[in-house]
Amino acid sequence: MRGKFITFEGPEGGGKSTHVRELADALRAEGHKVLVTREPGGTRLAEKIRGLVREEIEDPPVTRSEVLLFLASRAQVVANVIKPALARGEWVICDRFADSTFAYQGYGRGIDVQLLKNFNDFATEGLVPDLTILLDVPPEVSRARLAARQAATATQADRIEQAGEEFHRRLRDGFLELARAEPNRFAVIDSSGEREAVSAAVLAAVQRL
Ligand code: T5A
Repeated sequence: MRGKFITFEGPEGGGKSTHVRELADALRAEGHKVLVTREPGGTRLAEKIRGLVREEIEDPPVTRSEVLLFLASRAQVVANVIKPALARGEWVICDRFADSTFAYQGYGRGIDVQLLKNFNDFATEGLVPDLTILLDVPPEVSRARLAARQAATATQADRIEQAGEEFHRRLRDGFLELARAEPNRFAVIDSSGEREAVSAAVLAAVQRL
C-alpha cells in the first residue's frame, strides 16, 4: 500500500523543523516507517541548490531563476526520494513543498500563482500531499523567533528572510488563502502558542488522516 505524504508549510520561524521532528518520532513510536526530508534540499544536488537560493551573493537570482531553482530541487527530491519511499509504503514528511513556491514566489514575489501551479505539476509529475499542516504565525512572532535563534547561534538572516515586512505579510496571507481553497488537504494550526499545544494539534490533524 502506498504510504502517506505529509507536508509542513508556513512562514519562517513557525516551528516546521521542530514539529516535523516531533511528528516523525511519534509516528515511529507507533511502528510506522517514516522518511523525513526538506525543501529545498533532500538530495545531493537539491542541497546544492538550497545553498544557491539562500546565499547572499553579488548577483542574486532574479525571480524567474529563483522559481526554476526551487522547482529543479523539487523535481530531484520527488523523483529520487519521495516517490520511491511512498511506493515502499513509508510515510514521508517534508519540511516545505509546493505551497511554499505558491506563497513565496506567487503571493510574495508576484508571479502568477496558476502559472506556478502548472510548472509545479511538471516538476512533481502531479504529486500532491495527503495532508498539509500550515503552521501559521504572525510576522512579529516569526521575526522574534528568528532573532532569538540568530542570537543563540551567532548566525545571520539569509537572503529570503531579509525580504521586507510587506513581503512577509503577503506570503502569510497567501498561505492562508491557499488553505481556504483546499480545506480537505490543509490543517491550519496557530503556531504562536506553546510548543506542546502545537504538537498536540499536529498529532490530532494526523490522526484524522
Ligand atoms: N522557499 C522555500 C521559497 O521561497 N520557495 C520554495 O518553494 C521553498 C521550498 C527555506 C527558505 O526558502 C524559501 C522559504 C525559506 O525562506 P528553511 O530553512 O526551510 O529555508 O526556512 P525556514 O522555514 O525559515 O526554517 P526555519 O528553521 O527558520 O523555521 P521553522 O522550521 O519553521 O522553525 P523552527 O522549528 O526552526 O523554529 C524556529 C525557532 O522557534 C522556536 C524553535 O525552538 C526555534 O528556535 N519555536 C518555538 N518557540 C516558541 N514556541 C513555539 N511553539 C515554538 N516552535 C518553535
